[in-house]
Amino acid sequence: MPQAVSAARAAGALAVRDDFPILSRRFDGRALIYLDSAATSQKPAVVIEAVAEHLRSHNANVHRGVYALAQEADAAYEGARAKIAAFAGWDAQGTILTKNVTEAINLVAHAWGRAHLGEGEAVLITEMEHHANIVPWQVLCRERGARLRYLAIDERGELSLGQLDSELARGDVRMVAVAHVSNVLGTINPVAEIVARARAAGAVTLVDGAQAVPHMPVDAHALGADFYAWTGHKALGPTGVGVLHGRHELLERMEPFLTGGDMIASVDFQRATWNELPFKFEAGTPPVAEAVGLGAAVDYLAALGMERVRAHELELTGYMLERLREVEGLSIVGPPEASARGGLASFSLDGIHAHDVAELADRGGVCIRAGHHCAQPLMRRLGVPATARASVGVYNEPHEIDALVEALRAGRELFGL
Ligand code: 7TS
Repeated sequence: MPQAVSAARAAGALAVRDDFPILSRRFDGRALIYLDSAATSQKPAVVIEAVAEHLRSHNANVHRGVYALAQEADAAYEGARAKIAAFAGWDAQGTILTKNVTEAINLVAHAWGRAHLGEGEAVLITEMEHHANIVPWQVLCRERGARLRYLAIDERGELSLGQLDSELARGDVRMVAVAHVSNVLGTINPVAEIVARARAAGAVTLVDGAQAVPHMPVDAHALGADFYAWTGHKALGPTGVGVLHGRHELLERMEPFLTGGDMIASVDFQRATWNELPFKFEAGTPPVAEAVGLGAAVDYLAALGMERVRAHELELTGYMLERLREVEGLSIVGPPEASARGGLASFSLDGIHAHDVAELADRGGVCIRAGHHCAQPLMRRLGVPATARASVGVYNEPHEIDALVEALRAGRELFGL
């Protein structure tokens, strides 16, 4: 056993693989090795069971029934909201449940952006954003005659606070929207510092926490952002539920994003008035069973302890960086130290296209992602069409990294490299 493996085990790594039923599946007689948690996480049995139990025994529409079953559904949905809010350090009333983080960011771009962004003003984002935190701002800026500017990444794949200061000093920035953790570089951004400087310059802030909340302790309130968004399916929850934490003063003043049932106080033939928070931003029947599932997921993560989750993934990431560097012709993007990044590594292998790399990994029974990772501007900035990416979750173990490295080595041989 390589030394780093025993070190990772000695550090009290989580041993929760058995909690995830899908990981007992076999492909061509081999155990599933899932290294694509940055795309979506696998789900523990407690989450699957919570969704099933809700549908089996407590299903009714919410916020409308007087009968006992409907009240159970209300309690389940609002109970889940309270847990989801508390998990990220926010209050329930300022926590809006959306379809995913993409919808959460669109909500802000529409409902805050249309009312507050004027001609000649600017939105500031970064070169490392996911399309979800680029395109809504592009559309908004075009509509409002505003400018979209980018903070650059340096050779380490990190942002410069100096550039942030000079951008803010121009005096036209109304919104600063930044990823907490990059889904390609892995970079953990200094979001508390970015938010504080943006606020001092009079800008509103949004943090895209899709790759952070599932993997490390996050107290969105302490970070100080006006909006903090994340997505349930990457956090061991079901697909179909995302989260937007927003500051009350801003949410209260915003017009709704989507309109229709449930988000109104009253409707007359020509006009309507809006429901209170958070319902004003939840038009139509919300993702009830999905929220219940995410509630069970955050219970599960909280029981593991997010400090332990981070410690486990940090060990794995360090091991992954170390083992990947042993592969000839392999180069990794993003900060070199595991401590500066989330649990993922994007890389290129000389002479083999990223899609072939993923295909070769699959032959070794290992699931990794290849492509632009919905970050095409970043790919352009890095000067590559695509990268392969391995990413870890609570259920991964060091031997799975070994399997990836073996598969990559075998792949190089196959390509005659
Ligand atoms: N923001 C970040 C930082 C992400 O990593 C993702 C998904 C999203 C937003 C969008 O999440 P959604 O739930 O709204 O779709 N990232 C990835 C990925 O890296 N591979 O597949 C999805």
